[in-house]
Amino acid sequence: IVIGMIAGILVGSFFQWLMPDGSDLVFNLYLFEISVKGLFVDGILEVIGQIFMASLRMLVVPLVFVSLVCGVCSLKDTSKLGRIGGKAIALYLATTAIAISFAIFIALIIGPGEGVNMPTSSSFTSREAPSLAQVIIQMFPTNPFASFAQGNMLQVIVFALLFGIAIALSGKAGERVAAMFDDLSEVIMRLVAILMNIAPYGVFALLASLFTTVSIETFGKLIVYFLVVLFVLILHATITYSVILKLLTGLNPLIFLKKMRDAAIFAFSTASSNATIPVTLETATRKMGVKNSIASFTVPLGATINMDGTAIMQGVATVFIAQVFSQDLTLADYLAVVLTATLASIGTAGVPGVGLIMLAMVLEQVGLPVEGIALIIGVDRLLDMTRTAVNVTGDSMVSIVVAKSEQQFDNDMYLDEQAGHTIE
Ligand code: DAS
Repeated sequence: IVIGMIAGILVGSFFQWLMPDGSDLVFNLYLFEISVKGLFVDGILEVIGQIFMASLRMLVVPLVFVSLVCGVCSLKDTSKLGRIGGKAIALYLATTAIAISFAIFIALIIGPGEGVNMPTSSSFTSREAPSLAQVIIQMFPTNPFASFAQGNMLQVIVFALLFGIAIALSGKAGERVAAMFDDLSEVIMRLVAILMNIAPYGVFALLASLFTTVSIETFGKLIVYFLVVLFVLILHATITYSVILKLLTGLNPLIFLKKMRDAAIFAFSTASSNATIPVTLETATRKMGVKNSIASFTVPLGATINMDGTAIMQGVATVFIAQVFSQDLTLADYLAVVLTATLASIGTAGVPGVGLIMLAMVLEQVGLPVEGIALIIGVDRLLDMTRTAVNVTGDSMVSIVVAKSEQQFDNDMYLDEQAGHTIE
């Protein structure tokens, strides 16, 4: 997968060098023409990349539903659910608040927006921030099949929890249904393993296709903003998560970071926490030693409500846009930014680009011009990919902390370098 990622970036950059700013290279052969862009970039690479993305997303709803039902059934007393949910949500919100506070602090020191006078052209429509009450009400599905069809993950999670509890309370009938779900879970995880086999090609195609359009000059004026976000993302994923993991579980964080590699590359390539759920789940349960009864709940939940990487981008972007428009924000404004970004991350699914949409809510909250987003949209795709990798890393870290605190953690598997590599 690493080779697929590197090859994709190199091939994409080569196409970018060969055909700068959207030009094309056409070979006139005797009977017909070959357009490099049409055949390779918009053709082969785009098709393979999109098929790969679709195959990942195809698995998400059935995998989350089946794993979560199995997870709930395996919890002998379902009263544990409240405790596990409470711990996970508290940790998710805490790490997100730490992430954005850290981002604002670093951005205020470095001042990425100082002296950047970029014309703002396109207007950016912002969405109303859903109130917390709305977010909670909308979590309960009126029609589970509609939730499945729309991929509304919070509703799928709620329905799976209720369904799992009902199975656990249904005696013999429940045992038969639970056994069926266990078998279903095995089959679906086998599907994930098959998908991992084609991953290198999918990752290659996604990145090659993307890097044909990433032009270096857009980074010019935004390089400081881009590097500040990248710097805080890397610090958060390596230092903050390592310190929390060490403090709360005593585990060696280097093993955690090493075992996160494949899931992080998936998240980077797809820029979607949701699409990466199958891989994050497989990583947590088959490499990290988190029991399915925990991971099946904390991983999908985290993919939806936990977006530390996104909060980091929003923190830096708010400071950057305030500086570009020379609007000084007060401490109260920054506290409002922290709160809005943390709450906004609860209601949005982990799909490409949501961070930018949520940023509009955050900017509105502090009276900053929403069209400031047009300044940073050019480099957002690359940052989206990187922050999604941080998002899923946070989901896995919290899953380990919760599992360890519930004695639902296999320490030997965590220490075993080869765990999860052999598809049995
Ligand atoms: N791409 C989002 C995710 O999947 C993050 C973002 O848009 O900021 O987590």
